[in-house]
Amino acid sequence: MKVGIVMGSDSDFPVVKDAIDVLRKFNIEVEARVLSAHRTPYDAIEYAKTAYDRGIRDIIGAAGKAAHLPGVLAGVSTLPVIGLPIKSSTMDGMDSLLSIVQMPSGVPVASVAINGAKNAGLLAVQMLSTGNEDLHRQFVAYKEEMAAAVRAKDQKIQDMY
Ligand code: RP5
Repeated sequence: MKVGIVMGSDSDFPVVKDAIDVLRKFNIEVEARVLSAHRTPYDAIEYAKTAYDRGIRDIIGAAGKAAHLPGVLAGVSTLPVIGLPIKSSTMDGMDSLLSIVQMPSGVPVASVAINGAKNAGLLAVQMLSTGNEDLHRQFVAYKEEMAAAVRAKDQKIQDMY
């Protein structure tokens, strides 16, 4: 059970790294690549076509500017694709976001926020956890830890005022 992480350029990596860190925390194997829908389209298509047979169960596609990569991956694969719009242009990532979410009917791509790499990783884990008891338990523990941290912050504010 692996997650594929594909980024359009190595310049996306500083953002994408947060998704990899989340997946590592949940002990999920990652297959990370730099594959471009425009610069190396045949490699990107080959990756997506063969991903299922390599044990990949969902794909995070990170791209900026005219961010066609997640859509191209989704077009040739049956795996769920999570788009991660990267803020890499003068348009503050709105170009990436719209390029990712405006998919034609029949080929869905989920999307997280601009530069929302942590959520991309968490969503990938959640998708896998629906069919895996151990991962589900880990995710329940993660949610409880997060809630406990927020309650501690709430208490701190209450103590102040
Ligand atoms: C996109 O163009 C990449 O995903 C990246 O966000 C952006 C800029 O790429 P570089 O010119 O830095 O390689 O395809």
